[in-house]
Amino acid sequence: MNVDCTATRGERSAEMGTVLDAVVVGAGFAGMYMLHRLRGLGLSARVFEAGSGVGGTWYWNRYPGARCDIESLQYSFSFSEELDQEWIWSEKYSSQPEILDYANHVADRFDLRRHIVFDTRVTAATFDEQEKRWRIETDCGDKVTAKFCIMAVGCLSAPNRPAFEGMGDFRGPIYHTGEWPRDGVDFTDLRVGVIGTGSSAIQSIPIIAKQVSALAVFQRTATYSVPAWNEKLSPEYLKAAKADYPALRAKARGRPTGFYFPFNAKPALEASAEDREKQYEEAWQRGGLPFLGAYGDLLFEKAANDTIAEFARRKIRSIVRDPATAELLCPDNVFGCKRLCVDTGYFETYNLPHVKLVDVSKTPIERFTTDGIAVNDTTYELDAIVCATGFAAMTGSFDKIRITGRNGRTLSKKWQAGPRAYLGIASEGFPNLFMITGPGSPSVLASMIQAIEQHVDWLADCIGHMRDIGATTIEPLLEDEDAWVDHVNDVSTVSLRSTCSSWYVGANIPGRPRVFMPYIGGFPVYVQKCNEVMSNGFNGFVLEGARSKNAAPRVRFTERWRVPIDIDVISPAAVAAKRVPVV
Ligand code: N01
Repeated sequence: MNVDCTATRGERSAEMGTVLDAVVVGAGFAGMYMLHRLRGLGLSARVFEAGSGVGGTWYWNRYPGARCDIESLQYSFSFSEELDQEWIWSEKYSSQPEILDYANHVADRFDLRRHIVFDTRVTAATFDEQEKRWRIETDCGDKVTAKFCIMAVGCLSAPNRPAFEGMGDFRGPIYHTGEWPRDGVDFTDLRVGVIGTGSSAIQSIPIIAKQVSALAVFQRTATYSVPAWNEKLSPEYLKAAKADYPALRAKARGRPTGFYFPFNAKPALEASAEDREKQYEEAWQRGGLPFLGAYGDLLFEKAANDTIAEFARRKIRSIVRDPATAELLCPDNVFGCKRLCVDTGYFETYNLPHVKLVDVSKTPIERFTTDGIAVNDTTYELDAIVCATGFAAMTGSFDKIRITGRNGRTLSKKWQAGPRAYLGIASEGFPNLFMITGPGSPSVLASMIQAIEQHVDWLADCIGHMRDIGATTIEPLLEDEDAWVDHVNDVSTVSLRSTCSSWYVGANIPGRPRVFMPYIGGFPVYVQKCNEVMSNGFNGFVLEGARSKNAAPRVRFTERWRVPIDIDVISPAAVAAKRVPVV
């Protein structure tokens, strides 16, 4: 046993030799829904979760101001009409505590907790080629085996902690937004430094600024952000929205993003400057991620993108009173290239006299000192530091587990030059190892919960089919996996998104291979591909040990993902031209 688990797990002793149908790693939204489906199939399953509760991202990211940036009515499970009807979201974009309450409600409502072992991190998963089973080990000494090992580890779960020189010297506390203390932090009257200006920083800075006596924000890259215009949801609004909830859910599934919002497919470059201004202003007033849906060509044509980027810069200049600070806050990269941020009062915060923006783009943070942070011969004196420095995206959580497949090959070795997975679901050489929203699937480019549900439903049908036909293992064929990885790369090049140093390409962390990791071809296009693979008897996969190889897969759960693709811009012609917009 590597860690003292008695403090958190009480007297419960490590599980030795338990034989399960499936082990799921992680009890976030993906792990919970997977567990629900596995139990529904009558399979034995165990979830191991490093945290003390369910919720994953929403368990760990408790920083002030954390909330979703997709409307809660859509950023929620859609598999149960009863759940949709009974749960009441209080705000358009719900806060982290409310989303965590929802996760806990789901765990209780579907009786999931008794199959979840908390405070326990999976450290190794090894495929036993003789037994055709996975041997799973945890940091609490558990050793269990399972036919299926399902990684529900999240895309943004492994915090990126840059190793700043002198970190150990700093006298005060250092926090990371992605691992925020459970009991919160009181910054009242303290001098605080925030490193980073991504989504986590942009949400937390306005709230932290209200508590502190001085705030220094260390900015390496300026960020575009659109106002959320968050609001309370009235009972009348909820009633009207829920009157036809299934229709809203179905419309969302037909969208490239997996969530529904007004979208204008027309090209920006065909509009007059006056019309564009009007369109951008209206979209700005609606706010949030749908701002990028103002025109259809914004992520494909640099000249079109320049028009929205300039509009956003003008907004910053109109909000921030000090011209020098405003200029520093104006990004010069492609609009929406990095994940677009959605804020409440972010730029306005820089009008407060005790808030200072420190440019670390040309002269990086030199070191932490006992008293603060040194940049370019100046020490900013601080009582606490917040690292809003993001995550080792998409693959970081896989790196933390020693995953060994056939012939002793590890996943980290196979993924050395970038992740390789067929449909972002499974990787050749690792039979019966599945990943939910893995690299090569729409994942972070779609509404995460819809992306999760689609994967889980597909996996549940796959596992159910394997049981129906008596198959022992399923594994992608190398040539199909290679072709998919090539396709993912190929499609990414048509989007301006592939052009900047974002976490989408692993560029936020020095030394990581530069590969565009999520699938940018659009959620429904991807779903169609997954459905075809299933209908064709799991095309591109090899199934071993089956009694009845030709039996058609029984569709239990995936049916609801067969929806018409509903907007012009992702018509087959648009797909062929690779013009598939994704927010
Ligand atoms: O992380 P980020 P995040 N010195 O990687 C900077 C989702 N999310 O946690 O851009 C100085 O975006 C780094 O600078 P640069 C969402 O998908 C959603 O904010 O690399 N600075 C950047 O400014 C999001 O995209 C919500 O030059 C350093 C920042 O740290 C994703 O999670 C809320 C540095 C990191 O930004 C990640 O967001 C929060 C260094 N050495 C998160 N290293 C919602 O609204 C890094 N930085 C739902």
